[in-house]
Amino acid sequence: MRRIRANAIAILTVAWILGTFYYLWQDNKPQTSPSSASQPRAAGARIHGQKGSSGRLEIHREDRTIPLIVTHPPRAEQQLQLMGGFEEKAYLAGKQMKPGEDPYREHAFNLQESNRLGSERAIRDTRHYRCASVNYDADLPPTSVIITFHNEARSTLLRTIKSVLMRSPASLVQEIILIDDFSSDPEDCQLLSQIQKVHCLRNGRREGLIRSRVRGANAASAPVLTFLDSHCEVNADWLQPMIQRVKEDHTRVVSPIIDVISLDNFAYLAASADLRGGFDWSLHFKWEQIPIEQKMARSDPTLPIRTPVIAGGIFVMEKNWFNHLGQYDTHMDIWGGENFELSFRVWMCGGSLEILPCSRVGHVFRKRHPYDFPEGNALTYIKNTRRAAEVWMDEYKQYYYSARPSAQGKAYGSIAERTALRRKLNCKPFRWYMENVYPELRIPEQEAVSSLLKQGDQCLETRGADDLVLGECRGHGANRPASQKWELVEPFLRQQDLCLAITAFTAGSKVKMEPCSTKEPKQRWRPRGTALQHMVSGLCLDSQTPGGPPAITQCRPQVASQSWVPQLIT
Ligand code: UD2
Ligand code: MN
Repeated sequence: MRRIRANAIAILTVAWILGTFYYLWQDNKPQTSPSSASQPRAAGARIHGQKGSSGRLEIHREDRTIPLIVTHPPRAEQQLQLMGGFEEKAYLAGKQMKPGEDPYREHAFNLQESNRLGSERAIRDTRHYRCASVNYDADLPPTSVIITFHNEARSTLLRTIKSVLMRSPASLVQEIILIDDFSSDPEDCQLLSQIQKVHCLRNGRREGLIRSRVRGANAASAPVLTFLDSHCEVNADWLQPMIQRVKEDHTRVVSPIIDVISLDNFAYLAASADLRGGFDWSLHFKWEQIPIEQKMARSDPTLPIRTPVIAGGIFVMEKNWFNHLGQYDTHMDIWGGENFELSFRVWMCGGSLEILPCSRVGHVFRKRHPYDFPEGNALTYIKNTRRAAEVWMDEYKQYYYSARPSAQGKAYGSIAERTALRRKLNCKPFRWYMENVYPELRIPEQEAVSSLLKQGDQCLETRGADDLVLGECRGHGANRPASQKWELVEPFLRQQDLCLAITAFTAGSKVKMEPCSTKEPKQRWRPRGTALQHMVSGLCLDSQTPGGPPAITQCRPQVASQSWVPQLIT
């Protein structure tokens, strides 16, 4: 009897353990099939599921509604049609990891995890909930999606393509153009062209992403171009907001918020909606907070965010505008720098760049390049960024060279064609970009050198904060009076911590000294020939001799009273 009871307890225990495992396994299964899509779960949150009208499940998490997912899994027959004669299982099985192989070795992300995920999976709709009620035109123009890759993993590449096909209105995706940048196995690309709308172009040699994208753009038949990296997953309604902005104004170049797909476990993580693209003087891209004034002024979280530069991989641009602006600098190799070149060119030649918070695309960010650079990684980056700096940054390129001294003297090829393009397009100076698009980028503190500001044997002199005169230059070397010593640290004309400022923006206004402030437009000057021009008013510092006090007047070339010759004090 005891034996029977013991057996019964053992059987029940085993059944309970198996039941628990089965339950957990069900719980972890990706929610992709139509039946399971109606029962998704959100990790950790107190939620109540409810199916929305769009077939999307809405999750109420305490205070607001977060629409969950969005796979819109096509029905079996639609799926078959979409995938044409493509045999997914065979394609993925054709490249499997060898037992014991380091899953990060080949692609710098966890390949095992990517392969395990399958080609479709539900991801969280990471947009602000208000995005779901934004309307888009019914007659948006279609786009050609351009994806270049070099030895991409089959599972990530296929997921990129399928996410585009599944999460975009079919009428908007005219085609997907893959450019196989001379990957080791041509079949990685070729086999995919059996999928509806997918075309495959293969480079006969390694070109790098810049020339590959140009090849893709030249082959595109739709009026709008959409560029994607080869390891992305697009999210709900990602395409409409971007095409809408470009349709309204063809000079806009727009990108989504780029969400993070973990390189370790491939979790899809929402990126902050308060970021824009920025850089430092070494031309190193970084995400940065949008300036506080802009943040305060944002009453509507669905509105675009102006960005000084784009990350580079994911953007939408009208094809004619892309061509008109000179596509890309095709003398740039492999990877890097093209995003600066494109961003400067777009802004300076009459366009704009923005990030659209209602468009979200996930991307696997990696810590290293999984591929080789025939000329070496550092030299290639220097060549590409040097080309961008030489063509677009005018006198500001000196800061690039100070920040990246190793760039000096390195080969970067001829830039004649690109400077000719800049002239032909009549683009604005980099100074304009600095003042209007990226004033937050600080000019590095230069070593302050003391100079006299001379006109003949007369010197600009302070006699009090409100009293400037043209007085006789006095003393020698270190014995020059402090009242005649100026530090020219663009954009300031400084004496200790006081700066030369205009009193008003109109011609004839006097100048005075006041505490230096980087925010004060009245203190900003720049050299113009031998004249000193006030940056904002455009007027020139004039000694108004004989008689008058120094003031700002209309700039006139070669006029003695506006000619200031700095003489270094050594
Ligand atoms: C970022 C951009 C990337 C590009 C780069 C600067 C995002 C999400 N990604 O780097 O698009 O602008 O900055 O250049 O903004 N590839 C080739 N041929 C090559 C090398 C790369 O086709 O010789 C492909 C590669 O397979 C990938 C794409 O180009 O699809 C971008 O390369 P990445 O993913 O290594 O660059 P990433 O994301 O670090
Ligand atoms: Mn990438």
